[in-house]
Amino acid sequence: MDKRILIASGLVAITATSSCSSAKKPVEEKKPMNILFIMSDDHSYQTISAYDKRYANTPNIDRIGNEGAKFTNSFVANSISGPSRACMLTGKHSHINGFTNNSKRFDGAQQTFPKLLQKEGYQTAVIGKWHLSSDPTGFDYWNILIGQGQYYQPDFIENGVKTQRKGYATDVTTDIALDWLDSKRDNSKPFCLLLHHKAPHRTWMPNTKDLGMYDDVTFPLPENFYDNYEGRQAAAEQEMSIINDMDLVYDLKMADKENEIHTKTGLEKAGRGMYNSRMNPEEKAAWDAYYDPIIKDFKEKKRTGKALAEWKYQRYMRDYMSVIHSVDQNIGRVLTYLEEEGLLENTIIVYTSDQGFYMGEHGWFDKRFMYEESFRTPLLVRYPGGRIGDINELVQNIDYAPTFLELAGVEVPADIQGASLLPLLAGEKPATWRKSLYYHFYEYPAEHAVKRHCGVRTERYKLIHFYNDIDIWELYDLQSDPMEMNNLFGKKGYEEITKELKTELGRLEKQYGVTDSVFK
Ligand code: SGN
Ligand code: CA
Repeated sequence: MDKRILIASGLVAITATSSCSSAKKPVEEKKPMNILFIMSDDHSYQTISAYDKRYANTPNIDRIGNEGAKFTNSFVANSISGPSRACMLTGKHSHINGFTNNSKRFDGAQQTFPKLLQKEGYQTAVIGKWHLSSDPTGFDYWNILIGQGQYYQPDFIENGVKTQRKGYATDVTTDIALDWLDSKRDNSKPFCLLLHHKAPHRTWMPNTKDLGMYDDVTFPLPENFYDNYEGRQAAAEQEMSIINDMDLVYDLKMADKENEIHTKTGLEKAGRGMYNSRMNPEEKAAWDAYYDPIIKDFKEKKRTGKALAEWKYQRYMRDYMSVIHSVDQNIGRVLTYLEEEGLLENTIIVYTSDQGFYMGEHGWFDKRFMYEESFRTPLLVRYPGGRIGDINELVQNIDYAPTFLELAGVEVPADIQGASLLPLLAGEKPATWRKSLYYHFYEYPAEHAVKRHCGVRTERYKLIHFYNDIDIWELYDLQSDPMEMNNLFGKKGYEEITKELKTELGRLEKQYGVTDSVFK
């Protein structure tokens, strides 16, 4: 028996008699597993209804988990785009893959899972956001956005050739992916497709057809929206607050035609330019029809203080949630295609985000911190064996590479630091599974002013060390303080657990080959 079938057989029986409705692909005797790795940018688990029903309704994304598994303790290694993507591609922490912050250039000569899959006969493709600066390597086909990309009429680079596409980024990215699946790939080979959306990244610009869909909804304000950051200096010094840093013109689209609204974040000009540079006349008309009355109301009401803060929060949530709706609808298109083509039965589908995001918790947008909302990331996996349910073990985005390799029957190189998720997907609870996670964020000084920090998280506790221009430790008991408001570091009664966590952090540093230890 082929090794990959042997591995997969613990989870799903793939036989010559399995029903396959595809007209294109003849029933093969042994079907290797295809991989569809869908990722969005900045999609918080709070806004996926499979995880949290307070905000959004995402039936298509939920379906992936409902027909497979929902990881309830899924985390990133470094909560920012490029670094997170580099961790996923290599299965290694940032200090090993070299892409520690967004200003780096990914060394595409290094080992990645797409390269290893390609070598073993997989047809590989990446479509959408890439954000690693260097050109993709290890892909038979690539069609990527430049940097962050644009929501409207986005520029793509298709195998090295730049082209501007008509339409809304989430639709266009999906169109390209469906076209590749349908007519560009080599059907005789298994595929590994990385479908990576720009949405819902800042500035959360909805598709014009979805404008206003959440206007009847008033989103509940997070309990700690007015956090005073007591005992948490790094949290106090960030620049990602909805009240202070979210720009009325840039982020919240209050670019009035009379040019009377002015802001001080330095983003006003960019905010006025966005609309002019990319939208076509029909889109501009729809945009104006929606935002002009909101701008008018905004000017009339002259809100200040809490009223202004909460108005900003509702506007942010409505835009963000409308952008998510389009992501969900487009994922529905892909699932329908796979179903109609008979591909669902031999394709593993992963849905995740490059990191979590703040939906007003601590008063914030953006990510970066090792606090729960941005350290966590959604992870739903549809495995063709049927519903698996919740998986509660601590998993991290360095685990994706070994999972895909093991699934394909490719030997996982010894230098990969993540662990394959296949045993968990098979319902096993390995006694040796990790009991703690290592985290490290390096992007400072930089936008949003989140200090450099590293730390360890166990099932119950979290220890963080903020360093560089400060030297501060934080300790949280996630059981009694899930919102991380009470820094217990240095408090009486926590000496023992602090010592244990420091030892664990040191052990993780050794395990992962950290040479620049926090314990100097
Ligand atoms: C841009 C955004 C930031 C965001 C980073 C990183 N500013 O610089 O708000 O934190 O990306 O995001 S913007 O003015 O360009 O919108 S990441 O997800 O790509 O890492
Ligand atoms: Ca991101």
